[in-house]
Amino acid sequence: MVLEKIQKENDIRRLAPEELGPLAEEIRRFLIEKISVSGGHLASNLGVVELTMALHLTFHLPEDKLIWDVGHQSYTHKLLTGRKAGFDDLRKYGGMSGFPKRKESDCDAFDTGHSSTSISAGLGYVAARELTGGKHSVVSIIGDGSLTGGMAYEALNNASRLKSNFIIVLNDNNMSISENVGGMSRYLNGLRTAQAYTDLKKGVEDTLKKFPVGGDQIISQMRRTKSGIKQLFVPGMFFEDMGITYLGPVDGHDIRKLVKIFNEAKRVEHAVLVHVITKKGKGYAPAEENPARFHGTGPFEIGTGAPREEKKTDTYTDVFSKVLVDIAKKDEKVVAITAAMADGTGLSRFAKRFPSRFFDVGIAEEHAMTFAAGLAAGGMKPVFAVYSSFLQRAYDQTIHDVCLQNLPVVLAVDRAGLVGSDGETHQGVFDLSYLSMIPNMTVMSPKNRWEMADMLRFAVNFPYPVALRYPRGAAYEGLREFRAPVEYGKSEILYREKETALIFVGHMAELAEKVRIRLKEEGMPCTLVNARFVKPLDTEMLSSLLENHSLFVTIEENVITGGFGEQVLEYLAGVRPGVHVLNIGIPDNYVEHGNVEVLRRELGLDQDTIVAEIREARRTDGPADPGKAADPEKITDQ
Ligand SMILES: Cc1ncc(C[n+]2csc(CCOP(=O)(O)OP(=O)(O)O)c2C)c(N)n1
Repeated sequence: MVLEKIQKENDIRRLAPEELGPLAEEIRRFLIEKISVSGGHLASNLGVVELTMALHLTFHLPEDKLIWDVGHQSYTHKLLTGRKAGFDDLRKYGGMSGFPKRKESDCDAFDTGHSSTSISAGLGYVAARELTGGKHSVVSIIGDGSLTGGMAYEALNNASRLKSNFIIVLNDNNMSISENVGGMSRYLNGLRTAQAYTDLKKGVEDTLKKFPVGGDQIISQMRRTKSGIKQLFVPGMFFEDMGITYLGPVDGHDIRKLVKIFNEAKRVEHAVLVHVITKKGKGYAPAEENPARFHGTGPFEIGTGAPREEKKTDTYTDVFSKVLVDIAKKDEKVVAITAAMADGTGLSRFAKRFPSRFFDVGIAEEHAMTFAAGLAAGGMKPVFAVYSSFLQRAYDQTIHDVCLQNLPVVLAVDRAGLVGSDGETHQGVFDLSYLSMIPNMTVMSPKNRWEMADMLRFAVNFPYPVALRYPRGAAYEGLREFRAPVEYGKSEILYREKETALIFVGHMAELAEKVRIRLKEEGMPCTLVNARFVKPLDTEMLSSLLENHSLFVTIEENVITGGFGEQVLEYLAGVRPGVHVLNIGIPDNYVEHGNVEVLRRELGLDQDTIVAEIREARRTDGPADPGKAADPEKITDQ
């Protein structure tokens, strides 16, 4: 096994050239085997095996900096930097992250997870090197999908100023998660597939070079000309015209050619872009045939590629997907927007049914938001389906373009709450805070699959900005008997008791219901309230509960800071100073990767911890009205 010779970074440089091919094969086999068990990003990683090897053969780590865009394709990089054993607990709690992490290795130059940051981060590294007189190389590796993100263009624009080397590797597989979209993608496709044009160019150059005098001069003159003919001699003119040297395209599975071109790139004294053509899913037929399905996958059978666990019930995303199509059938004004996540957000169904009313704008959340605002201003009913963590990208646009003008844009905020194995960058735990502080915004969250449907219908017909947040995973099918119509700003009281009021947000319903049952069993029955709206806050409900409740417990899967609970606390403290409010949520920290149930336990968002906290709070409070409360003996005994 050649892979066994790789114990740490730079070991690959000691291999004989004939060992590189077998190493690539071993890496592929290793990745397929491991990811088939752990789940993870498969197709993107299989596509960059040779590219990563070539980078490690050309550059010396950790002195040279490799900055991976998104970072989901960094598995080979991890293997080549001594982290093979880490694959046994990949993406598990306490185990190796699926993304680059500076705290994990000094060969990981920059933490990532969200797309299109690598060129900016690389430029920062270059500027720091220029200021400190360093000599190392800085290489940003960005996919063609990530090159649809606005930040990448802002950085390219900035890169043209450089007077020292900066290498941008464009890993072009013609795919984002699904098919890539847009003008840049078309342009790259042109560069990549124009073999005829490359041959023609070579033919013309060869002929001119044969001119006894001046042939070379004509070629270089033509390279400089502004006319369309220049494109014939300088591929990648878009980049060249910005002051960024373009090299390529080069076959991204040919290590020898890659090393050669990277060495050439090192000699350029400003920004240089190396256009590398790769195949997503390379070497594993099911992933080559269906790269979108294997972009991020759960455990699967290697032989067939079939998922190991069949999904049994609908997810919230499924409910969203189906109900939106149903709504759109009857309302032609409804349009849907995604930022490169048609499959993940469930909008593919809408796209198939209403192609002209569906917009995949690329990985461009900022643009998507303002585009939605424009659509709304133009009389349409836009629904922008977006993951909670990626929505962070579009914050100013939410305030400046949507809410300031009070436009009826529906934000379908998917993957809200803990998402699990993707970790810190992907946890959707800030949206309740960052959305509810925006004037004109309405924020709601459903307790189960039926409320999800009702809330979506409510949202699409609401004349102002509204965010509907729901989590990853199976839609809860409990509490079905409670289906009061959704009314603006109104919560829903599910069980009425005294003393303790448990108020939950959205998918915390399942946990809150379990806590309620446990408390009842322990002789501490509690009132159970489904908040429904985080903004506006149902202050009427809170005031009415003050009459016979002394302990208010809020449960949300969001950071406590600025979340639902703090709003409840602030209101109650204003009207009844000293009232006991217990806020349960996520502490002021980032939540790492791991199974969601494990993470919840770690964070105290689990039944046992919450029941114990309430027991303790009741013990220290004492009942507000001992005559009517549950048996006090029982409470103090706990
Ligand atoms: C801001 C943001 N939006 C969406 C995503 C989800 N996402 C992860 S990878 C990816 C596609 C990236 O395509 P590309 O850069 O071409 O890499 P490939 O997987 O094709 O190698 C998307 C949309 C993200 N990581 N960040």
